[in-house]
This record gives sequence, C-alpha cells and structure tokens, in this order.
Amino acid sequence: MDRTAQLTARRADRDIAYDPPPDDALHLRAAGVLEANWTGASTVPSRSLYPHQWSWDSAFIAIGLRHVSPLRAQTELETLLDAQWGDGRIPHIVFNPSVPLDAYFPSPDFWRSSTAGQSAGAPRTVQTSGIVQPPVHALAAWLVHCADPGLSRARGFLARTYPRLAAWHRYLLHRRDLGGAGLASVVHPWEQGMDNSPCWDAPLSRVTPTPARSFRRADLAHGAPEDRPTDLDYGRYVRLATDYRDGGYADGTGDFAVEDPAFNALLIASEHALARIAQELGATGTARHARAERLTAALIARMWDPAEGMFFCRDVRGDGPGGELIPERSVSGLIPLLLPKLPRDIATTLVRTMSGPHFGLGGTTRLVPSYDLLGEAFEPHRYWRGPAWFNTSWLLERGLRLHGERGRADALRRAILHTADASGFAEYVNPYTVEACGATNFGWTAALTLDLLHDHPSWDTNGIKELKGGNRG
Ligand code: 9WN
Repeated sequence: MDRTAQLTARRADRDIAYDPPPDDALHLRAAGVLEANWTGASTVPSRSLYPHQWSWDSAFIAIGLRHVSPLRAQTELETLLDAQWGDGRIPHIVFNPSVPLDAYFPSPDFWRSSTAGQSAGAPRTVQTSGIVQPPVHALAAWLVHCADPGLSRARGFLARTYPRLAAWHRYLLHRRDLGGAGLASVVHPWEQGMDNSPCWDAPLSRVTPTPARSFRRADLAHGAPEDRPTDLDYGRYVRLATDYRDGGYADGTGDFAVEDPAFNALLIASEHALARIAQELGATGTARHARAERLTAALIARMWDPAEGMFFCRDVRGDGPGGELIPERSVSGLIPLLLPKLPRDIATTLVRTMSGPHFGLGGTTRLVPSYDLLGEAFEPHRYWRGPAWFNTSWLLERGLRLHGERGRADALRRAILHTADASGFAEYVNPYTVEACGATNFGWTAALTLDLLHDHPSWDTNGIKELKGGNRG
C-alpha cells in the first residue's frame, strides 16, 4: 500500500472517533520530515545542526509521531529511556556513535559520561551528556499510549516505562530541589531548553567564562552566527558544564541554580500524566495527582508575580533568603497556563499578558515570542531572545484550549500550521515577520504540526481530555 492509501485507510478507522485532519498534503510533508530525521531507533532534531537524540525534542517528536506510527513513537521514548542514568536523570543528549565527533560540540569526549558519570550511574554502553532537559516525557508517554492503547498494552509499553519515568521525577524532585521549596532547579541554561534567554544573563554573569580559544563550536558552521549565542556566553556554558562534569555530576554545589516556571510546569503536567499512567496500570494515582496540586501551589508561591501578571524565574543563588526573582519576561513565564489546576484568575491574567504589548499575540505577533517585545535585550533573530518557537506556541495553544479560550486557541493553531508549512518546518521564526530562522525540516516543528492537524477543533474536548489525563482509548 502506498503512503496515501495507508493514510486514507488509517483515517477510515479513525473517522469513527473524530473528524479527519483538514490538510492531507501538510500531513504528508510533516510526516516526511520525521521520516527523513529518523535514524532507526530515534529522531534527530535536525540532520545538520543537531545530529543526535535530544531529550525534550524526542518527547515532542513522539507526541507527533504517534499520529503516523504509534510503534515508532513508543520506540522513540524507549530509546531515550534506555540511556537513563542510575540516579534517575534522563540525559539531554544521547549520542549516535556513528556521527563524527566534530559534528556537534560539546561531543561525547567532552561529557565523558561513562567515566565522569560513573558514581551517578551513567550507562556504560551508550555515551550521553550529563545535564537534563524539561520533563515532557511522562506527558508524551501518556499521549503516545492514548494514540493506540491496544498496541501499548500488547507491548507492555506503560508497564515498562512507568518505573523509569517515576525515577526521573524522583531525581528532579529530590536531587534537584536546590531551593528547598519542593520545586526542581536547572543547573545549566541548556537544561531549561531556552539556552540563550535573557533570564540567564544575571545568574550567568557570576560564572567565569572558559576562553573561547580552548574549544571549537560546531553550531556556527550551520546557522547565521549573528543569530547564535555569543562566544562569551558559550564560554560560560562550557565552564558550567566542565565544573559539573569534574564534580562527578553531583548535584547541589554549582554556581548556577534557577527555578524556572516552564520546566516546573512541564514537571507538574507530567506528574498528572504519571498519575493517569498509574491508574491505567491498576493503581489509584491519587497521591500523584495530590503531589501535582501541591507543586502547582508551590509554583505560584515561588514564581507568580500578580503585579506583572506572569511567572518569573527564581535565581536560587541570588541575594536574599530563597534567592530572588529574575525580572525578565520570557515565554517560560506564560507556560504554566497548561496546568489543569491553575486558579481561574491566574489563567485569565496570563491570557491578558500574552495578548498585551509584551508578547502581542493576536496583535503584533501571530506566534508567541520567546522574550518580551519591549525588553531591552529583545532581538528578533537571536536564539531565545525574541524569536518564536513552535514547541512553546504549541504548549500555549494547549493551555488556551484547556482554559476554554477557544477562539484564541483556534487562531494560534492556524498560525502554527500556516507558519510551519510556509517556513519549511523552520526551527524558529522572527515573531513579527515569521521569516524562517535556524534549521529547516526541524523535528518538533513537523511533529507538533502533525499533532495539531489531528487535533481538529471540532473534537477539542477529546483532545484536551488527553492533556487533562482522560483516556479516549
Ligand atoms: C543545546 C536541540 C536543542 C533544543 C534546545 C535548543 C538547542 C542546543 C544548542 O537545540 O540547544 O542543547 O546547541 O543550542 O535551544 O531547546 O533542545 O534541538
């Protein structure tokens, strides 16, 4: 059967449950990107710029891949979890041994996971980085299960992944509770996923940079150098990673520790998902739902600023007891909108902030910029200092829909689909002009396009039930 016939046959099965996606051609193009980026056991974010497996990319990719091949979506997550460390951490990169060392920096010989990470339980047979990325994985595992519960049960997918995901959350909630309030801290800007955000400028200014001549960046060969982080920032990233590695990847002593709203919101959403997974496996899930609600309260207590109408990062190593809020408006501070137990007034305020002058959604912008349009550090092209990314816009589309903002969610969904298509599945875009930036044929852009295509607005109650934790299987 050719691809179109397969697609039509699959649609015929699914039409019973929901309307067919509106755009077959876009579906095929997006599925084609995931096919081209598939390496046999996982998917690269970009063949040129990012030729290995990245942690939160893989979670987003699995969410889209489930609409094309639930089996491959399960495999994507299983490959990542096979590289999990004994202490529970899921590394931010799993290296492909057949890719030359100089294709990406920092390479496996920098991280030295199997030796430097030995006491933290790094795997022996696969090389990884030693830092982490946002915990989207339990949410992805649950959504992947929902796409084909029969296959999932037959393969024991959730039964096998649940203990690993539980260990991952345990690691974050215990070893990474550096602020003492029950939330997780990131110890490197790469861990939060928005590497070059102005939120890190103040905490990074305390870090002595490694001289640029002592390492060779690979990223500058692929993208526009003026859009990438500066050498000075890279020197600081390298210093933090070197110190962490040389301390055996033990947690708690580094110069950089930040509680981030998006990282913690994703942890909470994943904790709700883990509760549903536990229920599917025969447990009650009650304790996990209760923990997710406690974490939501802690997030609000530590990071919500009612006067500014959004969440802010907390610099745990900053002045004052409990550290200090970092007064930079990042898209990260809007992402808690995806939490089901967010108080109504906070959700309403976040929607207002998103549509106001700092983010301009529906006015000056169609996708959500990564940083404050009016901020001093705003740059429309530079990495995470203003451009719009597709994964953060997807998270906010989910959040808007969850909180009943159907009109705004529909508009954002249309903008994501149109821009993904018109930009060749760009890594990110200028928030004003939607001009393509960075790599094209980018993994999570294609995957989340697929997810929105299949999540037709006419069945948004079902789609959102998945995010809330309902099972339509
Ligand atoms: C460092 C892979 C990753 C994404 C991050 C994005 C970028 C890496 C880099 O690419 O980070 O992890 O070299 O800049 O910022 O979110 O996961 O796509």
